Amino acid sequence: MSETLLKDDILRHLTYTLGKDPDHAQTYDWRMALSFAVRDRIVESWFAATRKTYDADAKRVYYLSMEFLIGRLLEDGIINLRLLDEAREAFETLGLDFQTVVEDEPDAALGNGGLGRLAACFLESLSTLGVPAYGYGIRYEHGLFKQGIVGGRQVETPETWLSQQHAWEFERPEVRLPIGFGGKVKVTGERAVWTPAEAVDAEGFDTPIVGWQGKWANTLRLWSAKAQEPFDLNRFNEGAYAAAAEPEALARTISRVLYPDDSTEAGKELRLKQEYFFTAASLRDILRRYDSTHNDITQLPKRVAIQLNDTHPAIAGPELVRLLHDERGMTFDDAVETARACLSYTNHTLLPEALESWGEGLFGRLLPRHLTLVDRIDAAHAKANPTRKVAARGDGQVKMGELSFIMAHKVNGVSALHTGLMKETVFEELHRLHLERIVNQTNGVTPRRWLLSCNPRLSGLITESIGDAWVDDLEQLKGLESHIEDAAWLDAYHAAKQDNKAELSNWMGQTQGFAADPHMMFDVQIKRMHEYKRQHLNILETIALWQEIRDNPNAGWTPRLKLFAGKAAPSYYFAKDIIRLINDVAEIVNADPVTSPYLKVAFIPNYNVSLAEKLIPAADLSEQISTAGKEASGTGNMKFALNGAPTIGTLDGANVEIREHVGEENFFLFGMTAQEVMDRRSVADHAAQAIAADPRLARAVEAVRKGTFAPGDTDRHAGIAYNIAGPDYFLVASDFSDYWRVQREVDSAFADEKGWARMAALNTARSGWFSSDRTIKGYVSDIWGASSLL
Ligand code: GPQ
Repeated sequence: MSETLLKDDILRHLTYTLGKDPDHAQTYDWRMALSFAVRDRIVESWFAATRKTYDADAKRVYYLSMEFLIGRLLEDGIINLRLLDEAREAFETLGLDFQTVVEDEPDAALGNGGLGRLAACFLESLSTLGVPAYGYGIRYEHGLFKQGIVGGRQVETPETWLSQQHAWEFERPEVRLPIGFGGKVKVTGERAVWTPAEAVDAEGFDTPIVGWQGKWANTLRLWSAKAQEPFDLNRFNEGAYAAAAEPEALARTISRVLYPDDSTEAGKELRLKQEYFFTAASLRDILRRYDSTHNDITQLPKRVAIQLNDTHPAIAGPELVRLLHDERGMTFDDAVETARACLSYTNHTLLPEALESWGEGLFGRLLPRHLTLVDRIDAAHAKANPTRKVAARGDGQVKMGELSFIMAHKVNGVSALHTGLMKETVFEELHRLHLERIVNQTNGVTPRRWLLSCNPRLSGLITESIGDAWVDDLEQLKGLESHIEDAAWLDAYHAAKQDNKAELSNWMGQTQGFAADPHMMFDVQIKRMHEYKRQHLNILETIALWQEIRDNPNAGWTPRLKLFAGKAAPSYYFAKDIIRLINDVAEIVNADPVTSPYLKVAFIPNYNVSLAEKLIPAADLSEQISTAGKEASGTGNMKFALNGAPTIGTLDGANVEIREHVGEENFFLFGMTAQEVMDRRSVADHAAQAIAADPRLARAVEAVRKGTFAPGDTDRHAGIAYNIAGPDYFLVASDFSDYWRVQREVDSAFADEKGWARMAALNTARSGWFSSDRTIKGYVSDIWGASSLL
């Protein structure tokens, strides 16, 4: 197959798979034909990888995640198989625009933000490294909602990635597992038989994920909920058409939509059903695969490592105990020990509102046997660790963080700072009982997507300078440092950034209504809208800057474009208010002829993976300004640094490690430390004090309060102003003055074009450590005990 020409395969698929005559084929048809031609080549290494894994009887890694934010897969596949030149050529000879075809693919937005994107980077790195692995999740019919901006406000519409066939998945009708809910438990001795009251089928859909150079491919298996009896013929014949379709509709509800919450607990019955649905299906699939070549279940941990991505699959603990104990006859203690040896858990946040817990009423109704097992697990843990106060059960709740901790042999945080805080705060007590359990694995990003593919100009220059071994050995970027003192090289580095900016500017001109001047500094904050991420600190500084430029337009201001993008959870009203403020400020500021040469503001709607791939290569400055102690890691921060945008940021999450790597002189640090944040909160009127001490801040807050940016509706933004001046839990006011000060340092640094280019290039050269390949190697050795088969 791979002996044939890509172009011939495209035409063959167009004809025989899609049934289209080339003369009548649309962009969609060409995109599908190309996708199938690429997919054929991936399937080959996919089969080979599976065979090798069976032959070696290798340990497999199972990554259980409620979210996989994979984005587009076509360009990724083409890049990893090194087919870019051949594909471009094929389309040229066919007289078609390659980029149009690639951009026709909808994003698979099966995730909210960092947590889901991390899972996607991990799958790609696992394949690049040749570690046998499966991702397990939910095949949501509707991914994360589409965001429109109407009158400055966010409006949500459903996302419909499956309205067209997904080119990359293989339906597995033979993999159909019944998943039950509710019902009765019959206890005999210490074991029990659970008879659920209702059940749905989980049907598997497989997507191969190919690694760099196509040497290996792993599987992403996503579960879709199907009714066991899809259709009530009797009711239909009685004329009750809607009622006849009801069982199917109800079953399908489970995999219908991705919860749009990010870092907040969704206390919904449907959410718990989703969690159990995909976790139970995955565990049964894992055991079935193990059984097919093994007959001693006690050896399971030698062949199976299961990673829980946050607490969403935490029910895996009791479910695995149930399978081993109730269904396979292991003693309870052995079942717990075996399960624990397989399981490990990643924590992604310390925000209390994000720590999942379920009322025992709901939990017991849906999962009666599991509730009893959680109690037993908890009691056994208490017996073995008599000093403990914390537990997975208490106050009528099942606490998923504690449950995950107790059932895991390793628990990890996602940056050094975050892991340290885990030990000191949420898991303090459990950590003291199990000193070896918590480990750190600082996040990373795949350099294939986040440099090679999204930034061809920069990656071309890098390869010209140091060869292409950096693509799967990112620390080789260090080799760029010796080029930085070469003026011609630095010019080329700078030119790549300028060209990326010009390209983005053109795109903005075509799609956003205005093309920003590429000579401005592109100052970018793109991420979910959240108070702790403090987009309101950024917009407040924008307002203060606008006021100051108006006062003194000839003070030699460094021209800036403030770019924002990000979605707010539909029920997170404060975050939506911030979106509206940003858009309202943009309208006033962009229309101001006095400040326009120096300041522009843009909010780009519908932030997603593909938009990030456009924006990051064109960014000059990366805004990572969360309240210290709140951002577990961040991964966008790594992508910006890698693509040559220095950070303005707090000592939070992985910012700390980025600063250590790139050097403090190449990082714009401001704000309070995590400890100072905690101390500052105990000052009763911290916001009022900060405002009184900084007239610039006072004026900006006052402008927001009195409706300067909402002519005719002057109360519109008062809520934000009162929040900043009052409770200000995230300490916007207290960090403002320092943020302003450092932003002016950024201004002067950027005005020195050579100096800035140097700083940007050093960010690229020193960000190699932030490859997800490095992260995965850490998990492999410290947590999974798996190995590479390459
Ligand atoms: N994160 Cl708990 C999410 O994206 N969603 C969530 O629900 C939770 C965490 C993020 C976290 O905020 C970032 O700091 C991390 O970099 C990211 O997870 C991956 O670890």
